[in-house]
Formats: sequence, structure tokens, C-alpha cells
Amino acid sequence: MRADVRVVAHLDLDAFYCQVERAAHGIDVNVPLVVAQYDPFERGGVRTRDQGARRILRDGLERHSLIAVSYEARARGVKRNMRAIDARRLCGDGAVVVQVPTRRSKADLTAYRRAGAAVARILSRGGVMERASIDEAYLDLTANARRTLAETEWREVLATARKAHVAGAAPIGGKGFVSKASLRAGSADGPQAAVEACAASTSGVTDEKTEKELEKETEAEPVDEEEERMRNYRPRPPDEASLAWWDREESAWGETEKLLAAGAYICHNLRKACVDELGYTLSAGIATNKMLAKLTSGMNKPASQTVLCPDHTEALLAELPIDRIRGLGAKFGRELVEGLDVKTIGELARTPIRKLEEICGEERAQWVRKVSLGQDDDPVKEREMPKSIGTGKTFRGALAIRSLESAKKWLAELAAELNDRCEDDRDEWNREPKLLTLGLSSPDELNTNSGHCSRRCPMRLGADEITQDALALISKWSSGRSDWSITGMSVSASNFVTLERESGDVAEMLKNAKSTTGSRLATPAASPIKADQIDASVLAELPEEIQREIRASMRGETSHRGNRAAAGSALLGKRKGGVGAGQKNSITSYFGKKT
Ligand code: TTP
Ligand code: CA
Ligand code: CA
Repeated sequence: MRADVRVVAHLDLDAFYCQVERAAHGIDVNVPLVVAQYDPFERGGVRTRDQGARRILRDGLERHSLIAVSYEARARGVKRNMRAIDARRLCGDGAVVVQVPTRRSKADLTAYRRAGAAVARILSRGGVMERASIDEAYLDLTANARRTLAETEWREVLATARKAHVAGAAPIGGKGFVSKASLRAGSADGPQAAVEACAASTSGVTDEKTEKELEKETEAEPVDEEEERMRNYRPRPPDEASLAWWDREESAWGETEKLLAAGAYICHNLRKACVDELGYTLSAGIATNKMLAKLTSGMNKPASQTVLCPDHTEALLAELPIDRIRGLGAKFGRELVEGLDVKTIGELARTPIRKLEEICGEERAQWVRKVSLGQDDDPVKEREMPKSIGTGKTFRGALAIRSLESAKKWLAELAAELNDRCEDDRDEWNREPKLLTLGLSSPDELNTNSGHCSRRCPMRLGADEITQDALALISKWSSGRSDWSITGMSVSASNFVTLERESGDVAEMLKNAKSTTGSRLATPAASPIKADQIDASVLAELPEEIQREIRASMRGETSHRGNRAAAGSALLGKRKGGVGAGQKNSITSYFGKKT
């Protein structure tokens, strides 16, 4: 068995926002449902419509554009970016239009994030997981697939795996291996392509098949009870060529093919768990790398999965339009198409490397060549929990803050942003911060602290609470000073503790812990925070001066009075005493432990 073979799955929720809203509003699965953007020009400002408020729109539909379209509505010709009124026109009065929740004059995606995070928690039981967006993730199933083959009877693996479509198994119309419809579906992320592809799959009429033929297929392969439960959407049964591929003699199977079959088995069970536990359907692609998995996952939406094995890859790529591959969609792809006069990945693969280099240089040419051959070494990377979350702003020159009122105004903005991000973080990592740190840059600190200081207090969540607490810290800082000014301000949250889950989730956690498929429970990050643990994205958002100071401390330097020991101990939170007056508040203690 080749050690470097990988089994990678890409999973994507079907008509994601629609599935969430269907559940939230109890809308029957057969009713066409669309999710509309809020009206940005709403008279009197964008009104808050949260989860509790009625978000089902009945009028004013011409002012709302669509951001998600259910498959029932797609079958009737509704597409993303149409206006809500068009959904009503195409689907009749029975269509349900739900407006995205709004808060603070903008879309509030909390409910969708939570749903996406809940799905991700289930998927992570399968192996190393990399979330790719709010509704999709990559899984490296290699180790799990090997284990499955060792521990599970091949017949059992196959019985489940063969519910998957096999990309490129069917020579269609004698011309090639792939239907045009499924190629279009390959880029489920291109809104237009997704809509077209999905409309085709819902109505069941592809370019090459008549409705009658499809009916026959459905009859030949009755949907079993378990599949029936794959609501909100029902899977499409694989075609005859796919079934013929699955039903080959065991001796005809290569090791990689068996691993992919095991991947399909695992992936099917994970998708089924999402349906059983949360009610959401996903589609998936199972292949030997991320690029191919992503390409494959959209081919048979909704509620279906597709396997791409190495033997079929070349034929699949041969006719694939260049812009279907990630990274070749936008300007760069057009440059290649025009510069080389090629349309398909197959043509790209046959282009001499010299010609590629002329168009895009040596390094990119190498990448294009690899991609055109279906190669992609990019590993599935688990995202790490950030150690702190922060946001800041600088106020230079005339913009410097000189009053508590003006400080409060800006703090309110920073606090709202920080609170939003803490909420997202809680949804994703199931934890809450316990320490609020205010960072200040001020000329008044030049003599004592190289221009920066920090103040900390216990963290209370809520935008207003954060504003109040940070303002109290500034008020304390400024009292006794006359004529003070602030040129940089940041708020950050740290010292996270893991939350207890609700009872339903506890069961899930226990299952997780017992699972042999590799579980990953969140660990609290409440330990002292060292500078080198600060998340790069957080660092990037802090005022420049603060960033510089932190970077210096990472290199073991101190930028105030060359006192190494002082900076080191501050970083590790070993300072004696509280954050009282007279305390040296180097910004290097910014991320230090609560004392
Ligand atoms: P997608 O995964 O692109 O689409 P989808 O889940 O609605 O449908 P499909 O079954 O084809 O995957 O996007 C996920 C969600 O992200 C989608 O439900 C709504 C939101 N979204 C937008 O708000 N605007 C956009 O332009 C896109 C592409 C998505
Ligand atoms: Ca999706
Ligand atoms: Ca998606």
C-alpha cells in the first residue's frame, strides 16, 4: 500500500441558509423557500429583526435580493441574486421568503454560524478537519479509512459506499466520461453554476437524460428507508455506470480505490449523523486531495456524495472548463484562456511548460501544471484556537482623543466589534473570555512606558458592558492627568474558559470522547498568554506601536529601558501586585495573566 495516498473529503451543506430557516420557521420540506438580504434602504434605517421577530416577508419584495435559494425554488427557475419578488413570480404565493436576521443595521449571521459550527463538530469525528467556510469543510480521512478497512468487513463498507456516485464512471454520449451538467455542478461555489447545476439535479433532468430515463433509474434502485431520512433533501441514486463500478469483483480493486470506498463509507455515516442529529443535509466529494474533493462535492447536489478515483481523474479534467478549478476562476484563469487559447484543463495539461512559463512565470507555471494533472499537496489543516481576540484603532495627529466622551464613542465601536467576535468565537470553540485588556498609546506614557500602557479587568460580555468597563479603565488612567491625549486604543479578550454544553451536547461530547474515529475536544486556553502565542490576525489589528512592542518582546528584546528581565516577567504574568497606580504597565504585559 502506498504510504502517500490520501483520502480527502470536501463537505458542503445544501442550500445552507434555507435549511436553517426551514427548521427555524417549521416550513414543510416541499415548499419553495428563499432567503433574502435585508433592504439596505429601509425607511427609518435597517430595523433589527432577530430570531424571535417575524422575518417572513410578505411585501416590499422588490427591495430584497436573494442570497440563498432552496432546491425546490431552483427547480422553478429561481436563482441567487434575483429579487425576492421574482421568487414569488416563479413559485407562486406558496413560496416562503425569509429575510436574513439583522442587528445593529447589518445582517446577523449568528444562527447560521451556530448551525455551521454544530455540523462541523459532528464532521470532526471523522478525522482532521479544516473548515473552509460557514458551510463547508475538508476532512482528511486517510487514517480513518485505513482503520475502517482493517476493522470493518469489506461487504459492509461497500454496501454503504456504493450509494455514492462515481465521477467519470459513465462514458456519456460516447464522447467523454462526464456529463455537461455535472461539470457545471463542479463549481458549486460559483453562484450561477451552483444554481444551474442544482436546478438540473432537482428537476432530475440533466443535459443527457430524459425524465423518463431518470424515473427508470429511480425505480431500478429504490431509495431505502435510511436514505429517505436524508432530508431536507433526498439523495439521487447513482447511475448504472457508477453501480457497475462499485459492483466489480473484489480482486479488481486497487488499494487506493478501496481506501476511497472506505472514505465514502465514513463520509456517508458522518452526513447521516448530521441528518439524524441536526436535520441538515450535506453533499460531499471524496478524492485523493483537496482540489479534487472540492471539485467533486458539487457534482450531485443535493444530499449526495461523489467519489473520484485516480483512474477517472484524467478523463474528468480533460473536459473541465478552466475556471472550475479553484485559483483559475478569476483574472488569472482568463489570462491563461486568452494567452494560450485553451478552454479545458486537459488542453492546459498538454500545453508545453515553456509556454506556460511565458504567460505566468516559472513558479506559477509549475503550480498550473500540477493542478492541470489533478495534483495538489495542500494538507488538510486544523485551525487553531486563537489565544486572544482583539481589535484596535489609531488616532494620529489632530484625530487624537482628548476627552472621555470621544473615548467612549470609539470604545463603543471597538466594543461592538470585539463582542461580535467573542460571540462567533463562542459558537466555534464553545468558550468565553474572562479577561478584558485595554491597550493605550499616548504621549503621556512616553516618560514611563515608551508611549504605551495597558489596563485589565475581568471581562463582562456585551457591547455595552465592554464599553463601560473599558471606559472605566480609561477614566482611571486619565484621572489626575491634565491635558491628556490618546493616539491608539485597543480592546482584547483573553483567558478563555470552556463552557459547559447543554445536555444534548453533553451526550455528543461523550460520544465524541469514545469515538474511535479521533475526537478533538476543545481544551481551555486559560493559561498565561505568552507573546509568541498571540494569534497573528489579532496582532495585525492592534495599533502599530503595540504590534512593534510585542514583536520586540517576542525577540526577547525590551523596548523600554532595555530591561529584559522586567519584560520577560511581565509577559509571563509574574508581576507582583495589581494594576494599581504606580504599577509599571508595559504593553508587554498586555497579554499577561490576570493577577
Ligand atoms: P453556498 O454553499 O455557495 O450555497 P448554498 O449552500 O446556498 O447552496 P448549495 O447547495 O449550492 O451549496 O453558500 C452557503 C451560504 O452562504 C448560502 O446558503 C448563503 C450564503 N451566501 C451568501 O450570502 N451570498 C453569496 O453570494 C453566496 C455564494 C453564499
Ligand atoms: Ca452550500
Ligand atoms: Ca459553500
